[in-house]
Amino acid sequence: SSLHALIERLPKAELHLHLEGSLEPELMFELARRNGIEIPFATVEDIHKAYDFSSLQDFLDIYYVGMNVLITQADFHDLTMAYLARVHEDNVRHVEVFFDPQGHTDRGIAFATVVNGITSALDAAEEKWGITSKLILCFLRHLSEEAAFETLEMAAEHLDRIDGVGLDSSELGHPPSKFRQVFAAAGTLGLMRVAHAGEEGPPEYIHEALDMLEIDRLDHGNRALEDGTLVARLGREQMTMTVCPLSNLRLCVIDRLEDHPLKTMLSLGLRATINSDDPAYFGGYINENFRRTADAIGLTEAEIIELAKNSFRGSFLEPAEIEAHL
Ligand code: ES4
Ligand code: ZN
Repeated sequence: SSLHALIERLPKAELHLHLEGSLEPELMFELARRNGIEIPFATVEDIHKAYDFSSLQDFLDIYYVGMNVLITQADFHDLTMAYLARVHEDNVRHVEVFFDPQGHTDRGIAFATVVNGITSALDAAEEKWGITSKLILCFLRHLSEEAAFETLEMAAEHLDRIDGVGLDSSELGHPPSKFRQVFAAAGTLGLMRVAHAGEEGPPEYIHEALDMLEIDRLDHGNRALEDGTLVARLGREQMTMTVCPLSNLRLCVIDRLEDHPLKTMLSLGLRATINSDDPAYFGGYINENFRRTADAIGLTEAEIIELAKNSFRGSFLEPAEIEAHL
């Protein structure tokens, strides 16, 4: 359709993408073989059957198994390059990607191996396709704040390549307030701050992310809609929300894509964006998220253009760089 053609030709930024969540089954098998690692799947078919999730935790349990095949700097390079090559086809011009260093350092992989592999691919993609990027280190919220501090310490000598910190993994029972001090320390280092909040967690977690973590951007934020005061604040502050429709569907945050609140968010004046989250696990890169959401909830041409513009407005590019993309 003409809306699909519009989606495909619009320049876009992706602001919510876990690099480890872009590990496609084919590359997982290749890296498992290359590194002599056992994985609990024999075929791509097995994998697709296993990717039938009932909750965020149900997904995370498999996500942490998948990333065990990532060992060498070349593995992190190949993972990152495969993602960038794929979204180049979707006319993505800028990415702000997450990585989960604790998922690797806790298995004995050096922090530098992870960062050097990722950044060599980010550099190559800028050279090859002009895709610009920012890199965001996420703390795993099911681990302690002390462990997050240790990770921030490891990042200290790579701050020329790390632009921000985020907060991801199991939300329920791990409120933003648990990470107040490490986010304050990251702010002092000049890092941008984002956090997953209100994906499964209550509106109170979003209030905490705003007030205690001083976030610059909100990842997901779906459950803000339960709290009118919060909606008013997010609109007033023009807080960018990185919404992930196919993720929401696959993690049972919504029952049907037709029930997705994205249109409501836009109509309430919220600065929502569309993102893919963990595309290898949730069945679609950014354009597929746009197309399926547009079809399911009837996004208009104007709304699609607004969502694409919001992706640049909500980025951590300089104002003049943002303007050049609008
Ligand atoms: C994640 Cl969808 C989602 N939520 C929280 N943490 C994550 N890590 C990777 N994907
Ligand atoms: Zn996420």
